[in-house]
Amino acid sequence: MVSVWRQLLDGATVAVDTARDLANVDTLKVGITGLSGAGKTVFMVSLISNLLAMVRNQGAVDSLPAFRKALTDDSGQLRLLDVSIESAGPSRVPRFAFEAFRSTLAQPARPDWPVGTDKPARIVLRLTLSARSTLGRLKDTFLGPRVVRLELLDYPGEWLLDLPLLEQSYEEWSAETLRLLNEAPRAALSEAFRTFLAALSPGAPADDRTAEHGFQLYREALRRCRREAELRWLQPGRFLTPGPWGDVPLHHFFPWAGAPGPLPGTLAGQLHERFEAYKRESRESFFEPYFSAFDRQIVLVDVLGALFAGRTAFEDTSRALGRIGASYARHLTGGWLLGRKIRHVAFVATKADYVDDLQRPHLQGMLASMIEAAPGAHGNALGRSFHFVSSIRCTSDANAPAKDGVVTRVVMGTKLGEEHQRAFYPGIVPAGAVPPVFWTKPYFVLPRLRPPVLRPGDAQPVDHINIDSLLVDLIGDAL
Ligand SMILES: Nc1nc2c(ncn2[C@@H]2O[C@H](COP(=O)(O)OP(=O)(O)OP(=O)(O)O)[C@@H](O)[C@H]2O)c(=O)[nH]1
Ligand SMILES: [Mg+2]
Repeated sequence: MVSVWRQLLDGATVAVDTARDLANVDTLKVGITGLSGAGKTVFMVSLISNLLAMVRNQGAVDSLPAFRKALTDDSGQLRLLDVSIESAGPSRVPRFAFEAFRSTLAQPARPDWPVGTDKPARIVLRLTLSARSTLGRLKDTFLGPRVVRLELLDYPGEWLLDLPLLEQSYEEWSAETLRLLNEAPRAALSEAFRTFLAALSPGAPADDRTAEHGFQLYREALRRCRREAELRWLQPGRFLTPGPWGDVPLHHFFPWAGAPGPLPGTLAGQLHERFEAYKRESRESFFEPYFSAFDRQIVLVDVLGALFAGRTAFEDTSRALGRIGASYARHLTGGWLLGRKIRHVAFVATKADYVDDLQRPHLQGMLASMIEAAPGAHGNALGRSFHFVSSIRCTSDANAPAKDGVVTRVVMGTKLGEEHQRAFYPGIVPAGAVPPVFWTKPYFVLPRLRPPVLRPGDAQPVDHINIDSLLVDLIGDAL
């Protein structure tokens, strides 16, 4: 009898807890993306460490001052009561390996950067918050403080290059891709593929081996464009970053404009069919379940890396970002595939510690001009913002000794693999559109810098630039 009562009571407690949870728990899904090497993993490590430190390390440095200010109530109390990492549960998406990445950075003898990642990874932070107003705090005493589940998904930015592709037919995509492939520098890097195309007969019959061989040659051309010319407008996104799907026959297609039409039984028909299947698969396995569920999105961009890779690489990165920006502009206003509407997209220039304090704001202007130069990217400017950050600050600002009475601002940092600090001066960074004169001088070579040794322990703050103000703009209204 007692056990029946206990069960009933337990059931009632669970019911009350569930009702309380339903009333009190909100989920905010934030996508974090950027082309490979943009700084996604490092950004996530810094963001999570600093959020944990904010509540767990009350005595330590206040590492997110702007965020703290935004979360302080009218009586001067911090409304953020707790931050914890939620169990990954039975999720199908790999958990973001926060602790492992962080400990690599905290190795006292030789701190190192996390290795590159090419699959999506997810982590959920639970933010416990007291109410903003006195009335709300009264409600808290009955229902308990509100919890906001901050779901962070790190995914390869290359997949975003498939957003514009979803809106194209095979013929449109082939024509555009082949036009670019015939121009420098792509032409020299895709010679083997173009020779293969030229030898194809327009009425060639469907054949798995020909389709696969063409795909391999085309993918190799894309790889060389990325490796040798640092180009970024390289589609389809999964050819370079296949993620969990690997190399499957679905991918065995390539651009071809030489056939009269996609007739059944022909190679043209086969390529056409696979292109359409690729679009369907991208929608079903990524854009609908993940992308369309985001409430907010962060797009990280290594603006300096693109700038110092030279004019062609910079313009190609701008093309890729502009096309991504244009797709976002449409989806910000119209919602995506009946999914939830993304409320805010923050475009963020990373690694801002490479330039001195006086020039950092230039990165924001340059990023905005890269994205807005593309047709349609301007769209509805509502819900979009531009920022600059350094996730893990590796430099400090200093004045170089005056030459001819003129002081130059520099940053002091240690090159990866070296022991001693030295001054770096990347030159003047444009504050908006890059003027042609910029390309006439030799480029600064962006060295990889040695990260500072992080203090061990997951909840220790990490020195950064501007992550706090980015958080305020991106999610402040929802907390
Ligand atoms: N100086 C400096 N370097 C940074 C910063 N953030 C990232 N980096 C550098 O950029 C590299 C790439 O950063 P990741 O976070 O691994 O980039 P990612 O976007 O996750 O890269 P993939 O996983 O390969 O797509 C790091 O190894 C660092 O060398 C920063 O704030 N300052
Ligand atoms: Mg990564």
